[in-house]
Amino acid sequence: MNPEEREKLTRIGKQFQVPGEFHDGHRIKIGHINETFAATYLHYGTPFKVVHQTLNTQVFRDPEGLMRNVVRVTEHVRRKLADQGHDEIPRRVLQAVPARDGKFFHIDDSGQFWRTFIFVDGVRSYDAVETPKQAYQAGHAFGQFQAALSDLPASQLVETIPDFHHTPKRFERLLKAIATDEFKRYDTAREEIAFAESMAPHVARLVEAEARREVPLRVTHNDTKFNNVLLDNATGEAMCVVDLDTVMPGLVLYDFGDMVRTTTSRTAEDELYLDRVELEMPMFEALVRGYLETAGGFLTPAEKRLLVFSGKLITFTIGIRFLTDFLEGDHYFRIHRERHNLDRCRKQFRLIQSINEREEQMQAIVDRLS
Ligand code: GN1
Ligand code: MG
Repeated sequence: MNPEEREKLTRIGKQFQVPGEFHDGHRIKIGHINETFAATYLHYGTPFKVVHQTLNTQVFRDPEGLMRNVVRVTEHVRRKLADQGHDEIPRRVLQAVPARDGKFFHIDDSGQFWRTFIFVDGVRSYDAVETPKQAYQAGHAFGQFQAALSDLPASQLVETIPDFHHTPKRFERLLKAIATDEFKRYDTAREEIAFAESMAPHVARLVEAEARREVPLRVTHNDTKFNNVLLDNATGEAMCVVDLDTVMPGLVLYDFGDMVRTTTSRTAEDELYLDRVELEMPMFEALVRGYLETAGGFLTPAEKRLLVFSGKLITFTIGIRFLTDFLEGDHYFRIHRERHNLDRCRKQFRLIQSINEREEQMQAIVDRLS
């Protein structure tokens, strides 16, 4: 870490109730939105590790409300784990560290919004799933997280990003970007645009099910991609679910759908070799098994019926968000190469085609396991 970054992190660290003196830090490259650093403090020689993270307040317009959500949710989960007699609770749920003033955030001189969590040791995340066992673990962990929150009234949480998974609104925004084509990228994305438009008849299905009260609003994670679950280095067991910025009222289907998107193909989110992109049935089966083991007890029949469709719809929703961002000049998702958002979109759309070919088999698995 360069001297300026080190100086900045030292200054930020002083604002939080972290025991000891700043010793060392480094940037952890995760996420497309926030910036994250791991830092070690020495308290009379004993290391104490935390994560300092900025919050993008262009994306999250109510950061204080967001942190209230995070604290409420993590306290709730912590109590549940304790009641259920779990061991190693500090490794199973995030713990926010208060700032000097007792609030759970600090705003620095430049207006940056910072929060701090205790570092979870002995775990790692994976950008792409590698084995059915991992898929099982992801399903199990996110299902357990939803189950732990199933008695927390949704009304106690603010909506940190309104209409986050509202596919029809995301679709409208895409159509606008296509019509405007401000960056003259239409031609480059012609095929993807055609595919997106062909999906128009399906975009409203989940919001309509919600409006008709066929599926309930619950407290959900809303960003259940595979790299948001931390797996134990030694055992591979899912220990902790992270990235709680979008925990808010939502549909469990959005969570399950994003698990399907990120936990059924052993390829990266921006895989360039599309021939490798395929929904792998052993992965899907393991994911469903893990998820239903922890969430099956509270899901309604209507929710179970829509699980397979949700995989397709969320993959589509994230896909069109990448496509929209590409057409709008890449202002939302951090990119690392030219056309990166278009590559991300292509991968998502290829996965949808693979789901289309396997839908009946997938449904048979859900029916058998539920
Ligand atoms: C963003 O920043 P990160 O990686 O946690 C995005 C998710 C997308 C995801 C795609 C607040 O998550 O909705 O699914 O990228 N988060 C936000 O990788 O927009
Ligand atoms: Mg996120």
